[in-house]
Amino acid sequence: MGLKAISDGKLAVLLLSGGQGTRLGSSDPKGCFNIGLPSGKSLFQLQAERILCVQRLAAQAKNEGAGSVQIHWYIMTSPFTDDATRKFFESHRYFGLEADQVTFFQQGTIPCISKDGRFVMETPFRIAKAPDGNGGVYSALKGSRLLEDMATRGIKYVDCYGVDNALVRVADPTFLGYFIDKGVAAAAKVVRKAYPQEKVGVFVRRGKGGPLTVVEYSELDPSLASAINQQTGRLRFCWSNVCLHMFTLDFLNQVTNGLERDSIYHLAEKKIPSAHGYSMGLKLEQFIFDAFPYAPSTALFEVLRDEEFAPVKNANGSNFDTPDSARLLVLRLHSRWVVAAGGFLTHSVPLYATGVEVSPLCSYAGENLEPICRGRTFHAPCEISF
Ligand code: UD2
Repeated sequence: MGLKAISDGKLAVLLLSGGQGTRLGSSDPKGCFNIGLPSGKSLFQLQAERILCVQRLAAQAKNEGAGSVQIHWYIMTSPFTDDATRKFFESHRYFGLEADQVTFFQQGTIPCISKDGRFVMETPFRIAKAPDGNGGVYSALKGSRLLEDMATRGIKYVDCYGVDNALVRVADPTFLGYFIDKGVAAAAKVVRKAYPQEKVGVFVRRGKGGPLTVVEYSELDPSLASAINQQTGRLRFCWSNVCLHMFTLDFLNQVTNGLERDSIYHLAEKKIPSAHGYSMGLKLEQFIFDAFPYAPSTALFEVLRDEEFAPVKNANGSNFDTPDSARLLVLRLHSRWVVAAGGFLTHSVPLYATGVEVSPLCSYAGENLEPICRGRTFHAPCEISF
């Protein structure tokens, strides 16, 4: 069902890539980051090649040639990431995609404020500003008239995700098929929360039978984060938001028409570059999932963390969500694919610290690997590509 909708041109992909990689310690846009895989591919390249693979799978499902299916990729940047992102795509020739299937657009910015509510001056003449959060995507889509562009292209569904996930299944046909089958306006993939303090939002219902919404990790009371459901023995709030969303175009239009009335702003304490060096101040941000309570119908789709969620948030050396931890999650998953397809692995370093990488051009979710792997031995670390 998902592959058919994709081959009918009904799916667009929307990448949230305006965040500043402050925690990662890199001044480049996060998507440019190389997490150290054997191929050395950046997050942008992995995601572009997964789109190429889905295009091929959709064309095959329709018994047509590879070039017959094209997925449009809308990439939201911010003034801090726009120029470097466009240059990165151009210098890598869009990683094999057609240049005209990629549309860049910028989100807005909001002045930073100090704790006593005054603007922070970046220079004596300029107010310090920061991107308005990934929820800025709605006003950015409205301002750039891209929802009309999507309608013109016949798009009905929008797969929307965060750039900093090394295992993200971009344009996932299974998620799309589930979404269409459920007939809802907004959906999210969820994974079971790993531990109470994990830096993920959790899905909750506000009040009895209230609307589905997300409480961000930065706003969840620690006692609630650790609360246990007595029946199941699991965390009471166990469905983690992992920034993997699906919306109908109709719902996106509904949200952008309600912005003036419904916008919510969250405060984030951050180091703000100011005229007197860095000072602790406050950024105002909108969150993309704050639109969920306005959805006429919603659905959650549980996926396995070790198949679809490898966050790249903090610099190597931190104890979670680093390029190293994400790289190992990719290598472990792909090594399981190769062994399941009849391949053998040899390794000079302990297997827990290495593995093989399967190019997205060969396989999207472990399919079609038998002809390449059966009976063959691969020495980890290496990339398996055509
Ligand atoms: C995000 C989610 C959190 C959880 C976590 C998993 C939100 C608001 N929070 O937390 O619930 O899913 O990821 O890793 O989604 N971005 C922009 N523009 C901005 C700010 C962020 O495009 O102004 C993008 C950013 O490039 C990234 C995504 O949004 O792709 C989430 O980044 P974040 O740093 O805002 O949120 P994070 O990682 O604290």
